[in-house]
Amino acid sequence: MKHFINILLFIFCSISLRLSLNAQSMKSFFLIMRNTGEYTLWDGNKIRTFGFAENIVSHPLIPGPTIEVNEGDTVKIGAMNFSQGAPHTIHLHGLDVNQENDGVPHLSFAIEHMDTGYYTFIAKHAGNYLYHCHVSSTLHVQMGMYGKIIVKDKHNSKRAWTNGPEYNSEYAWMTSEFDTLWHSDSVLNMDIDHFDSTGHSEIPIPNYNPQYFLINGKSQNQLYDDDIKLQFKANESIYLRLFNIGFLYNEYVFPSILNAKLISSDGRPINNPEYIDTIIAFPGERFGVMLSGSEEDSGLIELRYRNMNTDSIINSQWIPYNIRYFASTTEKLIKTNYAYPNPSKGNININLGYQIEKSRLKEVFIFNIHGQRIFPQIHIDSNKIVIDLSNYKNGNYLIVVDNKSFISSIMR
Ligand SMILES: [Cu+2]
Repeated sequence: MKHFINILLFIFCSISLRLSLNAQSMKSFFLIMRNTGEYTLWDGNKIRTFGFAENIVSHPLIPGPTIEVNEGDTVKIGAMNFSQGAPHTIHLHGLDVNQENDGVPHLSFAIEHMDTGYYTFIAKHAGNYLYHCHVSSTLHVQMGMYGKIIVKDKHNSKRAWTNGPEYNSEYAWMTSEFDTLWHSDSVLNMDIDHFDSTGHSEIPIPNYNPQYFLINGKSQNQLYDDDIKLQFKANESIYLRLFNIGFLYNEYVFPSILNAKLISSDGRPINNPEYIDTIIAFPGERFGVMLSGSEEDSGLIELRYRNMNTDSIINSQWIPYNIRYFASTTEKLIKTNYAYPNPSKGNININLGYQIEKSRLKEVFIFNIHGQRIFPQIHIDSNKIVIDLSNYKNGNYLIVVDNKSFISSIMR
């Protein structure tokens, strides 16, 4: 009955809005909430997840589907809970919504198994927002129940907001972490339906020690995928949207050649934007950064995941960028392994199919499984690059040469 009234109210509201606004449109989305997700991590490990899926038969996406609308739109998000258990909600973080549509369970409504609910709001300000489930939110967010909301400018032009700064292309990075212990059967097979009247979980949750540090659900060599790796032409600009839904805080270190300029914060323009090289994003924060480069260059942006209490760096991920004058044909990531032998007992050879100049050996990047950059001995032997990892531990290493990435293992 409650939902029926919601729908009626919604229809009434949307009719009256259409009459008064007319020019802007209605955008509808439909998400499936699931507790039975499975997600494959960069190293092949599979974990259980909760999350938002595009349909009943597919696994939840990490992050969930992006809600992309234009300023002035009336937005309707429908969600069906197909989760065999726990209720869920959609909390619209940072948006001006009324309490009924806020998705905080005891103030708004929760969507039970096989039930459908609707959230509506007007996208008043172009900017970067996010959504997440607000039931037992620490656990449900950790499990994967989150996604981006992007409100573009009114005219759908390439501007950060209506009449705001222009850009040539855009990227959106949502950061989070996974602690696989939280995704284990021993935690999830407890009675996960219970939450007290304030929406807090009654489940004993383990200490948080994440092992996976994600950008758009990806890490390590996956950061070379097209949705993350920044690629642009010299004298063009990129609008980079940042969203942190993790429990650690993020510190981005931008090389000065990228001319990073912080232009928006939590969905609002910054009045006097300045060039900066470091951006800190606490959990729930969103930022808009304009990047531009006038020279050909390629390198890495360091993203540090820091502990909220101790400030210590728990992990670093390294995000590649590439500025070129012209589109290159040698751009492609070599997925077949040209690193050999693999696994190796110490020396790893990389044959790129062409000679790399000795002066560029300092641009060979090698990372351990924790994302820390390491500096082993490297030399060129005839056409191949030889990396001596004999002083390093057994395990996987990520090697990046000339914008191509290789994963190699050391086993002794
Ligand atoms: Cu939930």
